[in-house]
Amino acid sequence: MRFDIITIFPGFFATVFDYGIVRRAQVAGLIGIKAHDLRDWTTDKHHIVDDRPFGGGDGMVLKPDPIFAAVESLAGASARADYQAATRVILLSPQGRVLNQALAADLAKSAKHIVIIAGRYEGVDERVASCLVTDEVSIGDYVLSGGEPAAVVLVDSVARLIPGALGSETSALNESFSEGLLDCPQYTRPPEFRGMNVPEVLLTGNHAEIARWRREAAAEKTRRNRPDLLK
Ligand code: 9D3
Repeated sequence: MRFDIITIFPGFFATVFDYGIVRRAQVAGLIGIKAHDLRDWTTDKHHIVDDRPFGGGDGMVLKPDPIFAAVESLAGASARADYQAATRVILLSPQGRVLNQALAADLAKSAKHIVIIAGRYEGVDERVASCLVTDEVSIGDYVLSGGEPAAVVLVDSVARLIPGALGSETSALNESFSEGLLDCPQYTRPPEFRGMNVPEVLLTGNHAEIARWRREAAAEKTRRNRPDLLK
């Protein structure tokens, strides 16, 4: 799978993908990730990527023309209908549908090429969304300074689901989110740390009792922190 990120801050991504599973997936040739400077597709002397909003208002809006040129050169077309079936062009914006595990899994399964447009300023000219974009995506209900941190989250969540990216021993853990409970609490040595003890049952070797404790502890954690997942 290929990820191409269109951004005015390509340096933001200099080392962020050089760690862990995402790094291993790149080294193994399962994925390639490249950040592209939107200004490379400007044609004016000052490499201007933004302009004032029609109708007035604060802030600036990303102009359509450099983004259309960037998508045309990276996706081979500048209209949704003309992309290859396995190409997705994703606009990261606060107005998008909220990223979840199901969307990450769908992208990992059905996409071969993901072009990501990371917005900045007050937004992006709507003709980008209406003509170029296959998916408009937010990463949650909080305000970021731009789409770049969201691009990191999106690439990470998709890359680790690509077959071969995870060791087989960890792949089963993936399913816990779709099963609707948070992970249970985990402990390692020492059994007593600063007066705090590891739950006795985990030291017994009684696997049936341990499984029961883990289910109950996961349910309790979910009730406390994410009651919405139990509905
Ligand atoms: C909704 C806030 N907007 C109303 C005035 C202003 C605005 C805030 C932040 C416009 C753009 C941004 C930049 N954010 C993103 O580009 C973004 C984002 C986010 O802020 N939260 C969650 N997911 C995402 S994906 C891209």
